[in-house]
Amino acid sequence: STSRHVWYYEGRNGWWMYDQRTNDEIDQSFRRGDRRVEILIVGHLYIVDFENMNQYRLNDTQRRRRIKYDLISAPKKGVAGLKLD
Ligand code: V3L
Repeated sequence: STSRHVWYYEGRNGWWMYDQRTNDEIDQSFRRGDRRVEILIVGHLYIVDFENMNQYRLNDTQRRRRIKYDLISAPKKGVAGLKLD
């Protein structure tokens, strides 16, 4: 994708970028106008909900993380759990 914006999910004290494959899936779904999309993250199905702008594990809806669509240059912790620096 040549977009300058990417998708992020919430961490404890900052934002994580999604890995590129997942970002592309989310992007395509959002552009289609879907309300939500199912994504596979390290063996677990998650829902990315565009109406509530959050994500949560399908079989364990306790933890809901906010998501955002922001500039690729926005402050971040890293990518999909891999820390920057
Ligand atoms: N991509 C990758 N891993 C994820 C994602 C995702 N979209 N969603 C959840 N996990 P839960 P700090 C996160 C991981 O929501 O220090 C970060 O990537 C999630 O990883 O209860 O709090 C870091 O690796 C967590 O390990 O389903 O900012 C880690 O948290 C696990 O799935 C710590 O980040 C359960 O998340």
